[in-house]
Amino acid sequence: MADPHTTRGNADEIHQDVRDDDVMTTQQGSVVYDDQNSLRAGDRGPTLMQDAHMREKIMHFDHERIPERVVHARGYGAHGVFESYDDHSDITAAHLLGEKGRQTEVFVRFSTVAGNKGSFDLARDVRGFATKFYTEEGNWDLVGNNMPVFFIQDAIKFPDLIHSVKEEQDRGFPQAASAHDTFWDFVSLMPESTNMLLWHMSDRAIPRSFRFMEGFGVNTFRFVTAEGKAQFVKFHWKPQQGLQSVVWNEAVKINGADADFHRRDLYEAIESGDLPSWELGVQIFDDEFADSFDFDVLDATKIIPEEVLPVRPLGRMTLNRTVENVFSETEQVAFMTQNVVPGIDFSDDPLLQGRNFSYLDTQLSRLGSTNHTQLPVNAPRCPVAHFQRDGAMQTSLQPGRANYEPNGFSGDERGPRALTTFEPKAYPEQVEGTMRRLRAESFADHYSQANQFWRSQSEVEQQHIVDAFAFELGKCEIAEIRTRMLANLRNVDDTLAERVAEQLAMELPEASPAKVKPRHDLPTSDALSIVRNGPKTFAGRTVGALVSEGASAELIGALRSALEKEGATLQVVAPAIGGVTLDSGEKLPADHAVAGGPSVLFDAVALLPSAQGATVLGEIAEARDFVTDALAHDKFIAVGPDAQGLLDAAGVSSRVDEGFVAVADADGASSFVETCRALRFWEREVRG
Ligand code: HDE
Repeated sequence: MADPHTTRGNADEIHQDVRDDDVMTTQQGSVVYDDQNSLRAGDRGPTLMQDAHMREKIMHFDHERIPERVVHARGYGAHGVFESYDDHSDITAAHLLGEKGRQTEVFVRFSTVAGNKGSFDLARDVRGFATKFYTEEGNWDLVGNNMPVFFIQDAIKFPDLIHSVKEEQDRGFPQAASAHDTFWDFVSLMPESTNMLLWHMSDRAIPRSFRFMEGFGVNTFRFVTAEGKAQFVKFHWKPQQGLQSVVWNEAVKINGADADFHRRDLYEAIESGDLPSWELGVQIFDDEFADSFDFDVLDATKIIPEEVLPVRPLGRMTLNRTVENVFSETEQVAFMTQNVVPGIDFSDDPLLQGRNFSYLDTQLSRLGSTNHTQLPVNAPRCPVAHFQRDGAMQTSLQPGRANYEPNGFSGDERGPRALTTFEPKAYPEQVEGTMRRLRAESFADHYSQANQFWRSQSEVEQQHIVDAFAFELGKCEIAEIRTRMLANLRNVDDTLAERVAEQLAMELPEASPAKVKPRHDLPTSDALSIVRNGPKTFAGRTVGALVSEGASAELIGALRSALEKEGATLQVVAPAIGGVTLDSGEKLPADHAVAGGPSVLFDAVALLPSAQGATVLGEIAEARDFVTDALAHDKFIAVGPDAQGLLDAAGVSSRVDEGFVAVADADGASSFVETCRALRFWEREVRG
């Protein structure tokens, strides 16, 4: 590297050199001449304190970590844009929704809840779906989940819930798992969690990707118009890619094969230009509806079925840019439920009220300064002016002479004033009542909606729920916890309880006492099923093609183009990463060696070896697993003309069903892709 001091004469030129040539500097901007060797006395002598560069570098490294989020520690974010479908000023004064086509910049962070930052993506868990809208009227944070209900009704129980699900304090495990005694001990003693437990045991808790899951505001909020008309709202995000989940046995294996499965999926989709989008909508209702509804709309353990109250679409969000730096953006982003804009307001939901305290409070221990709002990812995109001053890491050059209000100064010295001439679009709620700690009677029915959820599932989804309860309770060492949970499940549905008890090989206990007799007659809701809300296309999905030396170039080419036409992708899995030579003599590079590319990473698979290659693959354990796992996970399997040897070696020849699609040419490839639109061959599982 040229020495700026000898090649350039004056300071300006040196400065220019640093900028032009990316010359390494210290934090203070002084040029670093050697980043390999610390400054030492003698060739083999001690390092000198005088080495400012080394001390600064190590000091900075020593302090790189900040506390991870107490919940939702593992997350992944992206930038995007929200566009309003229309002028929605008939229901809200919120500026971002006030004009057809109005665009608002957004940042979204998806997350798991229980696991630490370094845990894996496919834990059975709720997913966070937090969105920051940088509106012209300040930031609006819609901090939602991928399930519309929650475990508890009152924020005061949140620390208990989270303590119970996190690693047990006397042993430090299990990581990122609810399948252990303390969680089930707590929830079995908190019947209000039952509805959420049904969601948590459903495949909603193991989404195929962040792109294929819904989002919900969970709590009830309010919309207020410019005229002051207020109504309740519940927020919904609907993925334009359709809903999709994986199966549990697959999730467990994905965690081993690619712990970053979800974040990689989002990153790769956005980087390749396959931009995911969600429609934002609201269920909007007035006091009269709220009063007549079967459940309390302030109770976050309940939904309002979409069949009862349809979702009104408001606009669409598209994620279009991955982050530049994960720490600066995804880690430092601070979502806070109390960040609303005029036209959006809170309800008295006791969970929401507690959240409005917690989110601001927690940022202090995480980000370490009251000035975290100045970080680029958190800073509003509209003007900000107030008299909040100083604090650690203050970066704003807050101008003027007066730093208090009222003040008698004028002009530049005066500072901002509250806009007292303007009527805020907030809900002027009338409140009266006796100060008491109690749980309203209207919150007391804990089982009826759990029953409704259960009955709204397809047969295969019900089976997965039974399996999940049996798996999780099977991990509880304390038998009374299992029994207590079974007693609660009897209030949900006797068949559910019986099937779980049978899988646990346990006696069915008496139903636990229920404060309100559970209703089993609520109408079912198709919106609650994932399978009934799948996509109509295979777009955005991936087929893994297992190939070998001498595989057919024509067939692989035909499958690739059929998939590309659908908006899906083909990934090549070969015995080794160097790829294979096809029958055409052409070299086909592999995306994965078979040992690192198990079929759990793909939505469907194709077995396209040559006849000799099928025998070679049949000798490889991972290649046999590739086939048997695809079968076990109900995937569609394209079978090339020469793949029989591999099916035999994998021991699946006698289990070939309609989910296996023979593919010999371009027509076969196209009809395989059409078949894949159903995503999974669930009939295989239902038949047992
Ligand atoms: Fe959160 N939650 N939460 N939560 N939550 C946090 O805030 C809290 C709840 C949700 O990607 C924390 O910045 C309380 C429901 C998401 O950065 C903390 C209660 C829903 C995220 C907190 C709840 C959520 C958080 C931890 C019970 C769905 C991640 C770090 C009253 C609507 C946001 C942070 C991100 C994060 C508190 C319940 C969603 C501690 C007290 C219900 C998506 O403030």
